[in-house]
Amino acid sequence: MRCRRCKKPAVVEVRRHNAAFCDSCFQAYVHAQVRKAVDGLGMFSCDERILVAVSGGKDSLALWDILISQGYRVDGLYLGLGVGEYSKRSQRACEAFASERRVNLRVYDTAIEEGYDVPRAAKGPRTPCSVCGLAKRHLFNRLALEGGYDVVATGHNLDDEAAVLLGNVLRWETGYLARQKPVLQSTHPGLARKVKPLYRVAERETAAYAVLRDIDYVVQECPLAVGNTQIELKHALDAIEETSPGTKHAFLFGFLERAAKAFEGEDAVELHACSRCDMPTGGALELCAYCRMRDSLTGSRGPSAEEERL
Ligand code: Q46
Ligand code: ZN
Repeated sequence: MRCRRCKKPAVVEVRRHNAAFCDSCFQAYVHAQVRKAVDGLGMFSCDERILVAVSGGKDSLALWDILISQGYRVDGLYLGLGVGEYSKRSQRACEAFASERRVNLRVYDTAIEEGYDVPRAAKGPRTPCSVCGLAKRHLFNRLALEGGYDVVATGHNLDDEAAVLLGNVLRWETGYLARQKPVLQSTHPGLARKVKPLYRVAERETAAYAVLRDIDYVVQECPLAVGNTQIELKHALDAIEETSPGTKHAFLFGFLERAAKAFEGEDAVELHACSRCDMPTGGALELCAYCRMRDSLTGSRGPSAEEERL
């Protein structure tokens, strides 16, 4: 197999594009895909401050590496969720990455800062992933705004996005389909812009990129992922992709280019400020879902936003 661009021996095959690349042309290909995502959709500009949410895994560290190399003003945020040895190893991987490249990493531990951790929080109807997902959505947004960042970037790749899309289509979750975009613009002063610059890069491509760049990432999956629906959906798509390369790409890009418009507005809700944390929330309740969850986990009421201002 020869590199499509320079004809040297290839080291990575990209079957969905019927192509193969040598080390340096493959890295250039990944960078070009990210540039196309960032510039094509106006995700952010060179003078904006980006907060990249890092987990210690291949995708988020590869994304951080790419954005640093492309000269963006980007810091990392690691959320410590208290998942035993897995969280400790993940935090160490992020810290090592940041210190090798002399870039800023913020570590935010939910047990210390918020009074709960994910394994203990997952009780009754709450699954670990539902607690974790709600905590990440709230804290990424809040910490980005508090830190003066313009945008939050996450390492979701093409496979992640295709699996989420499949789950939403199978249940016709029209509100979620309306929000399935690589860029979620800020629609409220209390909401940071959210972007997914790796949405054009497949999972095995981010893994290959991380290996070629010598990024020391955590290979182990989160131990709480057992039974996670998204992983089952990924396996189903992997099986289809194996016999029909390019299916995931066609599914995701077909939706984004031809079907996404049909769901616009399906997620419209009137927002008001949560009386505890001041973050925007929908629905009739005074507190946002995160503050309600945190109250029930810590047994505390905590100060209201008004009380905190005094
Ligand atoms: S970290 Fe959190 Fe994942 Fe672990 S608890 Fe579930 S959602 S599986 S990306
Ligand atoms: Zn709140």
